[in-house]
Amino acid sequence: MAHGSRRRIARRTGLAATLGIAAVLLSGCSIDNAVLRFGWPSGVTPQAQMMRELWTWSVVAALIMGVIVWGLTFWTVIFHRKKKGDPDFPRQTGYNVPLELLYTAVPFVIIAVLFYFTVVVQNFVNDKEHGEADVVVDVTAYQWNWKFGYRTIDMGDGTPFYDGSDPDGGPQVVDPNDDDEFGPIHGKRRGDLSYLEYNTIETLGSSEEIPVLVLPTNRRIEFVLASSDVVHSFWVPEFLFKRDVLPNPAENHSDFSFQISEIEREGAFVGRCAEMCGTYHAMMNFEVRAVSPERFAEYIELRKPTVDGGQGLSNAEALEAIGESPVSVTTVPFETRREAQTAIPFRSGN
Ligand SMILES: [Cu+2]
Repeated sequence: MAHGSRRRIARRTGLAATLGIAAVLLSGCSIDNAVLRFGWPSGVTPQAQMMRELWTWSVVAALIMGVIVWGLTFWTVIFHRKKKGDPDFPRQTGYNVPLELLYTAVPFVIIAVLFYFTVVVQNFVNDKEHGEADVVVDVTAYQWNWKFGYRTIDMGDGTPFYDGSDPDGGPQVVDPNDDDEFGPIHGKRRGDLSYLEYNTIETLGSSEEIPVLVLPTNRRIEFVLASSDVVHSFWVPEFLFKRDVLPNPAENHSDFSFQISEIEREGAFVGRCAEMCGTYHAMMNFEVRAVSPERFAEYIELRKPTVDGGQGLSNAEALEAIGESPVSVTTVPFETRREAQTAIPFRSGN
């Protein structure tokens, strides 16, 4: 190949690469677009946004490295072949100490940079401002559904502090066949579920009804996770976050709660169990319904037991009263399509 045309190819390749990078950088200040998310949802919490940006820049860095590696590979293959009629090998460049030091050092730098940003984002995601959450939700997972309860609500905007924990609530189920005085779980009997939390206002899923967890936007929320049987995992894809839900979480030393700084916009977001937990694992869906803090306060008022000791409204009734769909809109019972973001209308009859 003539020297001139080779240089022209190099120049054109360089130009194309520059234009490509410029197009990416100029496509807006926000990197939240379908191409740069590389398959991820955009997320509705500040934590999700940090993780998505880390993901985007990690993939971009990997692609840049990939282009360099592919370029060098093809450059070597194409331009450093054994020449026809030439009895010698091409010039050998093995044991080039400066070059080898360079390509040992550079990956360490790359790993250090990725590690740094990963730790920064992870610390932000795991950060819990103790006692500072505006809404604390008890999440109880069981085969094969969810129970959500409001432990405390402190919206800090004139609405009074609400303590919804119910220490006497719920049956303290103990396996009737278990007559050991001391059981295998830290001295507790098998089936001792006294570690589970119960609340005055609870939302319970069933085979006919997807549990809809109503939460306010723009408020710090803490999720406290516990399972009454096997290991499950609490996952809201739009939070870009999942965490295992364990039985006896405190004694299993798991970090069983996490916080999100806020849900940034109103809407319905599907939630799933993300830990294979048995036969109906795929049906273990729920929905997060984010509403404005004002409507959330209204919702809680409607669900509270009445002053004369009567029951408050059910979840569906209270949702309807604040102008929300009383049933889930992102998933339906027995929905097993994992890519589903919106529910197919439930077919009745036939
Ligand atoms: Cu599960």
